[in-house]
Amino acid sequence: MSTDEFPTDRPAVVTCGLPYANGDLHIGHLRGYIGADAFNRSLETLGQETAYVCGSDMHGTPVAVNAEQQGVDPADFALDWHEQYKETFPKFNVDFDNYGHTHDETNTELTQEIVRKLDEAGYIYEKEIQVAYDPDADQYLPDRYVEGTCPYCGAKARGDECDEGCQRHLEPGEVENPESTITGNPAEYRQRAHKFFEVSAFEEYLTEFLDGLEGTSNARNQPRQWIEDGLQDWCITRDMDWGIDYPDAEDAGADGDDLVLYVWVDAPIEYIASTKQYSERVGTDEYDWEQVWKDEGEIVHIIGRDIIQHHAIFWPAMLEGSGYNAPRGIAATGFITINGKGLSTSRNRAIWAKEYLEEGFHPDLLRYYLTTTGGLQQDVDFSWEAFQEKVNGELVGTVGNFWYRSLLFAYRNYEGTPEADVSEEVGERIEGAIGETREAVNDYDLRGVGRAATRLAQFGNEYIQRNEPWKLTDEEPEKAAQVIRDCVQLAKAVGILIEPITPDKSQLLWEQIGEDGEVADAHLEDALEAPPRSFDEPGELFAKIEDDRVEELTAKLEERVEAASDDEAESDDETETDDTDAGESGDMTDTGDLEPLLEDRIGFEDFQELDIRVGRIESAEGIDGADDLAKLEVDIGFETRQVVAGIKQLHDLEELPGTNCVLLANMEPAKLFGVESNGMILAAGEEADLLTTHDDAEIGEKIK
Ligand code: B3M
Ligand code: ZN
Repeated sequence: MSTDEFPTDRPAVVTCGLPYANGDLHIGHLRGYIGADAFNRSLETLGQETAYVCGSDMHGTPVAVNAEQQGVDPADFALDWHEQYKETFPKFNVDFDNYGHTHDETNTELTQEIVRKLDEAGYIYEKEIQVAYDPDADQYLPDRYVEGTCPYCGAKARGDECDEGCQRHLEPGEVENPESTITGNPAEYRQRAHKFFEVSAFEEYLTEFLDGLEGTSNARNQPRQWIEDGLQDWCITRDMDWGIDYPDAEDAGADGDDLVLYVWVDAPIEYIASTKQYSERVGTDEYDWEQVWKDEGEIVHIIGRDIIQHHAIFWPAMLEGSGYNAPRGIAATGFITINGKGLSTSRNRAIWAKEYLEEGFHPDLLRYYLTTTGGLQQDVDFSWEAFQEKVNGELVGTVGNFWYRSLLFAYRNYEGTPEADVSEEVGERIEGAIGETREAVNDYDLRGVGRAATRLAQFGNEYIQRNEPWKLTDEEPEKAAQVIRDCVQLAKAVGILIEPITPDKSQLLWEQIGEDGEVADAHLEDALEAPPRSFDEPGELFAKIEDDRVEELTAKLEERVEAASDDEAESDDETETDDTDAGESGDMTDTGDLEPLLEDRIGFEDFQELDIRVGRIESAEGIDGADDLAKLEVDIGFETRQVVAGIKQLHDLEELPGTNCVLLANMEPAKLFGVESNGMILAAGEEADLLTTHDDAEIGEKIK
């Protein structure tokens, strides 16, 4: 791990959470895979040597439960999904250098080797524990075979994770009021010997590791809290057949039964195994997996925020304990909601990968939407309307429009790029955009990568408008040539800058301006290199999405969700198991329990007593010792207020300065954790979505 800025002279590896091979891919999965792909491509445009690897997660109860429901062998079941995933990802331009799976030989061997190393180093011990058991089904109930109540937050939880509540990993035996998901019976507890990994021995190491960790702030903050609460050792074996055998199995189970490794042991090891396979394929001269994982490399994990604990606690401890490198960065993405509600595969409230493609939309449109709609760690809502608005406004209206009008003008008047020099103004503007991109990549800010490109296109449009080259061609031909030369340069620069997000469209642009080879091989500095002299007549690269398309798609989605909830109502009394993995996708539950509306009405005068103002956040920092609180400085026109808000875990504090908010200014001052709070920031929802204004309201203006 290093702290030099990207690009470094060490090879990097970018990974994304492995999809459980158990069901159709949807937009929730795609956000992660597209995001990591765009990040990897961004590193490449910086000139960083890097590989993007992943694989299917074949083991564990998420796969076993679903295979069992369909009456098929888990190996066949998982392989079938694996093959489908392998075909689907390229259709979204998700370009893995290697896509393996956790059940292959490379991963099996590496997993057993790592577990052996941890054992030899004294980090593994055996302990008798209570394990849930279903007497009717006559089997143990690991993980998703059991459901109950989370002992930490009281939410309904699976055997190994509080997926609907606090997101904590749960150890066997922890879930309260356990019920078998096979029969619905209350589970019994039986005594069994299992293997434990001594995570608690890594407390000091992990504390330091988190201090140096790059990526999103949630990947550091939550784990710090878990460490503070006290690290528990981790049960790494399960009573199941499906999985990777505990190495040297004869001494594994106390009563002679074989134990398999818990899926979360072998799953992240696939990151290494997949890198190894890539290295073996291209040759270690080209890419050396051992250098990355054992010597000096830049390891970056892009994951869903529901699996932070696995990646920022267990995984670095495993790596450290077995002599591998630590990750340099962990970026944890927010969830996807659909029309403002939680994505739910069982309610069919999702946009499926297949469906999106079948509707005939280009993958780059979704890539753009998913990477630039919110910051990486924010939840992103998808609706067909919002998708249309973004595509039509930014890709068609700004980027596509600029590309087409400048290239068409250049083609019609010069049959290509006119011979002239790029103006100083445009050269500097492109350099500025390159700098913004580099900074955004180093901040793990994909939205910033997109913004640098679209702002440059926006500048291009303004530049044409301001210079009106169509008026110049006759009277000032030299000036006209220079303006259009500038525009072609800008078009090329936008193409390079936006390539990580819209690789196909950028490639088409690349070809339109007569460049050879692949835009994906271009580096940021090439944005300043002259384009070829001549090119053919360009075509438009983006097309508007029409209103009736959106209406039709929205109606289709609503009907589908309704049909699924009817089905659900009918089958309410059946035992429910989730049909696909929630995981990376963030299968969120419906909020459901909205606070009832207040009966008592107030008069206008009462409302006027609330002095609510538009503010701008000037600075934001966490308050030491307070888990959730942040101290903000908010400009409210007349003065700057210090305010304490419970948003430390929920927002990337570094991203807040410069954003507008809404503040109750005549709130009584209060002291929280010794810090004075002089006003109240308004927010809504579990994620403290900050209220704001959207147009021209000035700082300090009263909300009326
Ligand atoms: N297969 C999916 C999830 O929980 C899980 C990820 C493994 S990453 C090593 O999101
Ligand atoms: Zn919980």
